[in-house]
Amino acid sequence: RRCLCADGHAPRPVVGPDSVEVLGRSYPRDDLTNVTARILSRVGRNLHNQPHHPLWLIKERIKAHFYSAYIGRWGNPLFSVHDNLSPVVTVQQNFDRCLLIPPDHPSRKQGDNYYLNRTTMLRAHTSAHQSELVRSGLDAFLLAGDVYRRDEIDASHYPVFHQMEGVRLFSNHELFSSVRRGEELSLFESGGRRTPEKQETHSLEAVKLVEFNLKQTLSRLVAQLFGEDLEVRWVDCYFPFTHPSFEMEVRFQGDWMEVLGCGVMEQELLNSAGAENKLGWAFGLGLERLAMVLYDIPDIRLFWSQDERFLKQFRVSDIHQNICFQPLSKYPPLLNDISFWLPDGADGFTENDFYELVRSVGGDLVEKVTLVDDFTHPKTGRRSQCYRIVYRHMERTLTQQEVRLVHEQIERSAESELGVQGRY
Ligand code: FA5
Ligand code: MG
Repeated sequence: RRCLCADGHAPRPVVGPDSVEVLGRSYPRDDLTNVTARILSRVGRNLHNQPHHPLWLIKERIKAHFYSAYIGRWGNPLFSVHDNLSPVVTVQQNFDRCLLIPPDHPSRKQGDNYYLNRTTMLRAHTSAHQSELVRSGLDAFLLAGDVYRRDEIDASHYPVFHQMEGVRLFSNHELFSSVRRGEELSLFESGGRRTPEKQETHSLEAVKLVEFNLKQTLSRLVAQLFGEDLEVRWVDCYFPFTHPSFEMEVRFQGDWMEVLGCGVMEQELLNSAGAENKLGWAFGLGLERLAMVLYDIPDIRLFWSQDERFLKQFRVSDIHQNICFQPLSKYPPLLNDISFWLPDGADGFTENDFYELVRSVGGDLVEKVTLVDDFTHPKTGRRSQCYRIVYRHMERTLTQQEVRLVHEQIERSAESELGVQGRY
């Protein structure tokens, strides 16, 4: 597939016929391989480690906050920080290794993830490293990194983004030392039941303290970053590796935007990582989402911009300096629809396959893709879909002509690669 993105970057031919090459290593292809050259061209960019990039700035601010607010017993920072772990992980690390994601869990779907092959993938979340870091003996750590997901396309979703993971474990003493007669309390109880509030092996008093500490830690963090005025709310949710679980949402551009997921770590995970006498919390936050709120960055694609007008706005001498981001003017969008009949049976076809194809061909010219129509013909039983593609360049006005070229290429690729029949 040829990349027609007009930003002048040509993907290196890293996706060979028999193997895929990532960060200097070669991985044999198999039936699960679905990573594209375009995605691989983002591996190793490490935006979060590029001084003065907005993702670096926000990472540094979070680090600074944790370093100064949480001091260990010997005056050392309580949380250690890790930002250099390879995004290439085993499927086990991403899902099984004590993240307890069951074999049939929907998040494993090939349609949602980038696989190098059956055993290796690009991590879909920084939680992939929780277990190994706990096993190495750490009780409190932050971990930042690039993560990869096949996902929908809009202003706040991009297939490569950055997360910061936080984990904190508590021994009996650490959790209850400030409680009067805390030595009589215990982290665990036997014969308990799992309820919406707690896991079977946890005592309710321990869980409530851990949950309180977690929410307070995160509320303090966002208050430190955004001031007290930001509207924040907690929403109950589900993750396979925490219980209870929560999401934090903040008010952004008139809407609620989810910025992080968190919860009390599943005890089974801690047990198998050698921390069976401790309880813990974990969170995973989206660095782009926070940076968008903090700097008023309207579109997630801007983080990949190499445009000086974008980058120079973040070259401040003090990471805490206020930055009033001046949006590059918005250039006009161009809209184009595409309709096709799905392949008969249509079992193998997922919407994400189409989104992926649009991204591969259209690159960052594509601002948004939405499914606008989905119908099944009453007589033939054939299914047809129509998608609307919004094209917009962040840095200049697109011409009808260049968008037509890209759109036609999408039409052709959809037929040849997804087996759909165009109604063009
Ligand atoms: C997770 O990834 C969990 N691993 C988080 C977690 C960690 C839960 C530890 C419990 C304990 P989720 O898929 O919701 O959860 O992603 C976490 C955050 O990443 C989101 O709240 C959002 O801020 C960000 N995020 C998710 N998908 C995207 C995307 N496509 N583009 C940009 N940011 C995203
Ligand atoms: Mg979520």
